[in-house]
Amino acid sequence: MTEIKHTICRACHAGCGVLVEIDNGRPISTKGNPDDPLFKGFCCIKGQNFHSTRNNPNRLLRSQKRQADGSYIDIPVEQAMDEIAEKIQNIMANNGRRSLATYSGTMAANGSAANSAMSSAWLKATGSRMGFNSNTIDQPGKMVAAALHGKWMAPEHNFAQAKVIMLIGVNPLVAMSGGIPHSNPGRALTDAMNNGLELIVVDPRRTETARRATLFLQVKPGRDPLLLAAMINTIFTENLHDHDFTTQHVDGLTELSKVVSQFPADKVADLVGVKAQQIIEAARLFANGKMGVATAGTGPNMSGNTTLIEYLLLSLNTICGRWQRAGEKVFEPTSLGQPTIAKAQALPPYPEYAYGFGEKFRVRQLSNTAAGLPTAALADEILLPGEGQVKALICHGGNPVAAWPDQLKTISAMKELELLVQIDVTQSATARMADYVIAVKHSLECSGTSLAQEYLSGYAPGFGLTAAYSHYTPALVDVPDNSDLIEDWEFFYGLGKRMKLDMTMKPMSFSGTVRVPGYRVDYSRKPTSDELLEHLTIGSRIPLATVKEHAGGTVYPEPALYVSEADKDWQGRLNIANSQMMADLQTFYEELQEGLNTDEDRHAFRLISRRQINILNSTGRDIAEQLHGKSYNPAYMHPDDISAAGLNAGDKIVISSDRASIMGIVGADKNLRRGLISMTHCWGDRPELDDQLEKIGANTGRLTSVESNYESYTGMPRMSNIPVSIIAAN
Ligand SMILES: Nc1nc2c(c(=O)[nH]1)N[C@H]1C(S)=C(S)[C@@H](COP(=O)(O)OP(=O)(O)OC[C@H]3O[C@@H](n4cnc5c(=O)[nH]c(N)nc54)[C@H](O)[C@@H]3O)O[C@H]1N2
Ligand SMILES: Nc1nc2c(c(=O)[nH]1)N[C@H]1C(S)=C(S)[C@@H](COP(=O)(O)OP(=O)(O)OC[C@H]3O[C@@H](n4cnc5c(=O)[nH]c(N)nc54)[C@H](O)[C@@H]3O)O[C@H]1N2
Ligand code: SF4
Ligand SMILES: [Mo]
Repeated sequence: MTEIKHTICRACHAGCGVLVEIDNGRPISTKGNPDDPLFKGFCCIKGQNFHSTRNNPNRLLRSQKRQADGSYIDIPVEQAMDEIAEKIQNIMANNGRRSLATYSGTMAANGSAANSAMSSAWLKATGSRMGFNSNTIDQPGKMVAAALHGKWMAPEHNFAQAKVIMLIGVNPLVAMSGGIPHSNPGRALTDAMNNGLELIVVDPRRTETARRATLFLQVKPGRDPLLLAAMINTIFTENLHDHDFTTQHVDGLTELSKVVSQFPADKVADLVGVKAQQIIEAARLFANGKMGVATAGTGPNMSGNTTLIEYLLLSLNTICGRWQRAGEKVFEPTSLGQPTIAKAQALPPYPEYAYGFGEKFRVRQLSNTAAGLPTAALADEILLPGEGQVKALICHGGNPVAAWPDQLKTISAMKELELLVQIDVTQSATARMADYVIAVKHSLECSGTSLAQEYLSGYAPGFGLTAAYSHYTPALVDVPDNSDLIEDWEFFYGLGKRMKLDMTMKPMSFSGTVRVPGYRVDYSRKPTSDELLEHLTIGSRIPLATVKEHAGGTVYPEPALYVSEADKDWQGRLNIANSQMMADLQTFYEELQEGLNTDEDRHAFRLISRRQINILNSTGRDIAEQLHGKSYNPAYMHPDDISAAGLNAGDKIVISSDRASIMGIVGADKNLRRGLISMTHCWGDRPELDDQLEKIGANTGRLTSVESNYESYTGMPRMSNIPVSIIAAN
């Protein structure tokens, strides 16, 4: 019997409302749901294969234990939990609390909200504070810069209100990630541009998004701070800033305008790689747009100056007053999440969270920041002997061997661990180095909500939902026969029970939402996943039971939320001229002038990253239907660069950085600026498998070093804009 069911696609963080066709308990197709009020029928290539990842022949159906010879055998998950709990207790008893760490990757966030909440509750109860996630190898400057700038306690201008949007190194038509609403970004952009939206795109590649821009600046990678400084200078000199907003709420106007006056457009244009007139035009277009925001993606954030870029961006938005004011409607209040608080006032800077607090690291003087613990330092914390050495790592929905910078160091670290546990759906690159692999249920076998998307709305412009939308889906199919699978949260629950830990599970806390006490985990009766969701949505604007009544996503406009007036006598002001940031801008310029950090004499190319529509980081590489016949990541170059190097598309090359070399297969991309190689991350595997280049691609993370050119606040190394040389491979 075939039936069609509503569900949430959890193949990426967009969380589209889709329809899954189920034939006798087996999902056989996924399509967009034309009646979904927000996603309106949208379903990308990954989404169209959501069911394929459930039926994947390579899928892990039982947990695995590594044998002395490196092979794996099935292990009942209950026994795996017994053994792992005992090992963790021994490791912690011998080496202290800091010897245990967790790493949560992209897929930890996409599944049920209970998964991350339970893993955090477990880690906290063990006493370890070493919880890492992929945020610090993504765009950590967003949180650190907010700590230095302060936060407006209401949202930025919504896409629906915008007259102008500026996207710096972000490609939402492919990544569905920021800048343009994730719910069908192509259509959202067309509609908005038909209504007069101006789109400014800044990218070294004429991306899918850039091709639709009003103004496109094809910049050199890594120069965004100078572009932003020059734009801010133009806005001040032409008096285009928002006088009322800045007078009432902002400190540092005089200082910032003085600093940026050193970087007029004509002085920095060559360094940025565009004409001065284009910079001036971008500044005018943005400032005169009156409504709308500027935002950056992974490209610039990975180019070495994540905090400085995000700080200048916040300053640009702030001088143009791009924040919602009292009385304006909040477009995306949380529905199932803790209620949003929106007030027209500034939370002043909290710099202690930017310059480090809490857990201190033994390497590179790093520490915790507002962005979380520096993931780029975890491999060193595993490798460095002595007190505080990390000996046990639980990886949850992430893939360090594929994704972390400095792959060779990561591999050494994974080998050094006394205990590596990987929670995964497939035998990923990291799973194949783990002592235990915990096989977990596919999302279609689990209930889920749009909570993750609600919280993402507060992350950065264009993220998450654009309306008061909410969606709950029950589990749609059973686990395959002869499998032994659990939900991710059950693993942490199972460990907590065995280790007799007193755990309290809390909803994700987010600035701008009400806090609740949380649920004390009860081991006498195991909760169901839906009971945990009840706990995680206590006090929500819309009760979970109401959301559950409707199959498919629904919009809940009432009760509407409006930005309230500032508290009486509120004194908080935003700061746009933090002295450390102003000094960093100066240093950035001086080093560029002196040729430092450019390596132009030694390396002719810069390797930059890009995303591809059909694969999400490393997930989906083992799904034949998703690959479209290309099971590697081409090394894209401009056709003129290809011929100048005496190469042809399809040739193999050796790409070398100061850290390491990888092989690549040349692909032609006329949309690239010259002097660049543009390659997707998270491909390839360990060096032993390099001879399978055509089958598995190459890992760009191997070219990066966590020890050089890293950002001092977040520890994030350069993961894009990497100086490289190429030669033809024989
Ligand atoms: N299909 C698909 N979707 C995804 C993902 C995926 O792998 N596949 N990954 C998800 C994840 S984890 C994330 S974080 C988001 C990321 O989403 P995005 O941030 O949009 O990531 P990219 O698509 O790689 O776009 C980065 C852009 O930056 C440009 N760039 C590189 N260096 C620089 C620079 O120095 N300056 C400027 N101005 N531009 C530069 C690149 O050319 C590229 O176009 O996407 C998410 N969505
Ligand atoms: N050079 C370079 N490096 C980069 C980037 C770049 O642009 N350039 N991007 C960076 C960014 S933005 C990020 S976010 C990181 C990504 O870093 P990670 O999140 O560590 O990497 P992913 O490949 O997304 O890992 C997802 C893992 O989850 C598993 N998985 C899939 N489905 C499920 C599921 O339902 N449940 C569970 N438990 N597991 C599942 C997959 O098999 C895979 O092992 O990479 C970073 N690395
Ligand atoms: S954008 Fe993301 S959530 Fe939407 S269909 Fe594609 S993979 Fe699924
Ligand atoms: Mo990411």
